[in-house]
Amino acid sequence: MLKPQSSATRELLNLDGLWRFAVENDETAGSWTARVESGLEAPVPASYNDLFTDPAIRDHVGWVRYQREVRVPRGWAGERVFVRVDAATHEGRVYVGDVLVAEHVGGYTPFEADITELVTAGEVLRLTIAVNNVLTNETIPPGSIEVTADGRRQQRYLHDFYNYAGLARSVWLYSAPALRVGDVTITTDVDGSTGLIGFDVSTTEAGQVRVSVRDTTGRVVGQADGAQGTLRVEDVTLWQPGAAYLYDFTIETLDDAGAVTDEYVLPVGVRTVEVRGMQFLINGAPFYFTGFGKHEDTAVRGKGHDNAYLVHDFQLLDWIGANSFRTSHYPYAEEVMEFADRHGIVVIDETAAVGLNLAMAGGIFGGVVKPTFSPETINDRTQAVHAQAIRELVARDKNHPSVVMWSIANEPGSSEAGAREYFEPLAALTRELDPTRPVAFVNVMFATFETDLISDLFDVMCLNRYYGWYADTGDLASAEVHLETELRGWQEKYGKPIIMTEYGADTQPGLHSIFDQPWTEEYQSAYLEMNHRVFDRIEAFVGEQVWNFADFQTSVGIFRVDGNKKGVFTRDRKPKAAAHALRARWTTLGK
Ligand code: GCB
Repeated sequence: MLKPQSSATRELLNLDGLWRFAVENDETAGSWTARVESGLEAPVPASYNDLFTDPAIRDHVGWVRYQREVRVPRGWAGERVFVRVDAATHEGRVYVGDVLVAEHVGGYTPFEADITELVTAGEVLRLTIAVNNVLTNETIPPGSIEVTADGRRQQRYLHDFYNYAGLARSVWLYSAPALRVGDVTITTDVDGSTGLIGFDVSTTEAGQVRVSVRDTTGRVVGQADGAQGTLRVEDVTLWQPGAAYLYDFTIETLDDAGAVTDEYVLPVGVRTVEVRGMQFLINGAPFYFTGFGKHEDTAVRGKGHDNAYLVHDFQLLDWIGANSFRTSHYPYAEEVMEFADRHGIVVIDETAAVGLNLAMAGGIFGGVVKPTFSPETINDRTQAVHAQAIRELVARDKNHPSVVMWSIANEPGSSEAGAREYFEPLAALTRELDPTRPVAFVNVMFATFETDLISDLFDVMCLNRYYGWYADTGDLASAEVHLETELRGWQEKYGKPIIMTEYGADTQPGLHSIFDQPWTEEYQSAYLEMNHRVFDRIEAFVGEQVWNFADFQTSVGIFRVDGNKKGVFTRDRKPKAAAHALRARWTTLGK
């Protein structure tokens, strides 16, 4: 799905700002398209949970409504008009006036509707977006609803981050011509000093296609007629980690008379990705990931996209010497992916399939231990929704050079009966959708190389391990032995590259000790150093991503103190002592 843009033939109206807002406690009461009269306003983009002082809004389970009026620009007469929602977490319904124009399930991928027939250029329309935050055993991520002793509905979920909801990304109105670029898939390769840009364009109606490539000086370095083909760019400048280079790939559609009807410009980076033996190669050279699992999480905004935090977070990544991150545990805003493209940061792109692990949740959080995969829990319907989440992620992010690997799930119950039946088709689907990138899932510590049932289906072993934290707590000497033993087991069994996609220790800034005392700043540093000693001894190791970049909010619980404190930075992005230790390692690694 193409991100809307303004071009010679397209116009874009951003609808960010304050919208009327209401919590809907009775889904059947009245019409959802009636004027919202609650007196509340909510900003877009932002999660709504932390904005208001009323706990009933923060903890609301079900639908809310956002509403505003929009004037369609008068110059849009004769154009197709679309409304596009970058994300509605977790389910959205869009109404223009009284008409339902779009419905979408899945909280972190965009959707849109052609509303041309319902609008008139120059006139005002009422736009209502209803958003539902409910998670069930058949949503991605999954959850369940419990009724409390006093009769309230309460959302339960199995992932360790707060269930922020609402319109956390932008909403747009845009115009485009009837004959236009529908979609494009770019694949790149390298032949000596020549870059190969493969393209496959679809158009919305029958028409001709013309493409061209410009370098950053604006010079045309390749062009072709036709919807499919390969452009050869001589003396190519590659997109490299830490040294991004983007060409402008311009697609034009032409009508029968040869007139240009549409123009769409896509930034394209030429690079290759390959797994060979125990190595992860970018542009043919071994790549070692340094960085973090992140979250979209800030105070007050929740998961609301914010360009100030975007810029600052990437500055901190650069400062600390990180070359990569994982979009744990859901697709991030497209602005983040574009920024990574422009700044040469490597991304492991993850679906929102987190918490497909009922046994672990039952064990750790003290609930009932249920089988993860069964008709009553994670079932065929969940698998179908998961497949759709993969389709939408690949459709949205396939053209980003920064994305070097797909992660289709975080910490599923991969050693449980049913795991293979569940994951085999999903791994195959991902490869079919994108044969050019390695595919992974992120493995949980309870599924060891001896018990895991699905790792052979994947290209890279992504492991989350907490020796010295959840296991061997405060005992780094034992942790070091156990970690090394397990990693050697993975290496010997699979002979594939290994990335530690999570390792970390909760740390309260300001807490200190000369001993190995969990929660102190010294312990976080010592814990990371222990891990690094082991990583450096394992040949198959191709990367380390600390959990987490910054502290983040979670649901309440006795394991969490106002959220998860494994951040190397605090929630407001101040460095803990470990940030300096990581910086010392990552800015000199490989030098
Ligand atoms: C994990 C999860 C992550 C949690 C983390 C923790 O394994 O993937 O979402 O936040 O552990 O801190 O427990």
